[in-house]
Amino acid sequence: MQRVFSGIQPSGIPTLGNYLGAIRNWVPMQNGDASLFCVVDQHAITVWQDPRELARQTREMAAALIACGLDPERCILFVQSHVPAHARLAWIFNCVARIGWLNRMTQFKDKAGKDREGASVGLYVYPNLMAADILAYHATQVPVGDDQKQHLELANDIAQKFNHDYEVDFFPTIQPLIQGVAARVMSLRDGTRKMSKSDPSDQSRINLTDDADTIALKIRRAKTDPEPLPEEAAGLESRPEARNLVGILAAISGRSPAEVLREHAGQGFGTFKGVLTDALVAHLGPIQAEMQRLLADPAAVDAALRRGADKAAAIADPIVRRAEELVGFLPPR
Ligand code: AQP
Repeated sequence: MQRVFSGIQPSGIPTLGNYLGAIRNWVPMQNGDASLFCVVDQHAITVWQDPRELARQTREMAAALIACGLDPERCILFVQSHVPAHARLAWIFNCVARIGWLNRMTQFKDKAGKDREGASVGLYVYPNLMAADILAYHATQVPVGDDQKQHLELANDIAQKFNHDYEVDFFPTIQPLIQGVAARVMSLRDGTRKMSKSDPSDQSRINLTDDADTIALKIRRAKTDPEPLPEEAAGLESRPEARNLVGILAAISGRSPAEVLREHAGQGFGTFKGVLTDALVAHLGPIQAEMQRLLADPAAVDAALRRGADKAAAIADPIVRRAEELVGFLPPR
């Protein structure tokens, strides 16, 4: 049985990038206990999170995932810190991974910025915890945005080194599943940076909770260029902002960028942005309504997450216990 695992940080309100690049692709992968989707709060605190906000954001993220179509009865939906097996395996992986491997991680360089010495150790070893998230379940299928490919390669290096060092064939090889025309949604303010929920500028992203007027305003203000849309996708190559907006409409309407261009070639952005706004509002409206309905009963969301954590722990505990045995830890009982 091939098991699917993916996670999302409750580091803010989920964005259109999270939705098109990740969450939406998870929905058809639901397959009972063979599919695990996790709100990764331990990853979120690798950068500062306001403790008064984190619990609320975690619940909100879970509600967003359910509203987007993840059904806690058809998959395992849970919170990372509720299953201690992740942190236990991550510690072992901290001792398997090499500093040189982590030094090559571009996400650390991006997130730490110029002040690397001031970044948390957690941010540096983030990929080891991510490897543990996946391998604690012997999951092999990992749907992610293409920005996460490097972390999955590292997870495979860790799995291989563990198998080699302890002379076992214990951890499987992970396959990244990078999907769709909108695998990477870019910032509305800068087409060379990815759309992020923690970008300081709210204008850079569409949040899944943005109402129709906010979406219209953000799309109207989105950076573009004065040229009309070209006839073919090749004409967008040196126009990152235009390419991003075409990619978003393509993804949201289930078409390829070439199909979108066939319909809109020659149009200026005044017209095109109106079409894009209508498509976004129509698509995100029902998700927002469902999120609000779910969050009106927070105890029910929390109960679903507790049930998910119990199911996740039942899979991960024996796998991580076995890893601890292989390392040579004395059994706790
Ligand atoms: N802009 C994006 N386009 C496509 N996919 C994206 N993902 C994130 N941003 C985009 C994918 O969403 C999943 C969950 O991501 P995450 O929350 O674990 O962390 P992230 O990739 O760092 O996402 P953000 O929104 O940029 O969060 P912050 O601002 O907290 O760092 C992943 O599969 C990711 O590829």
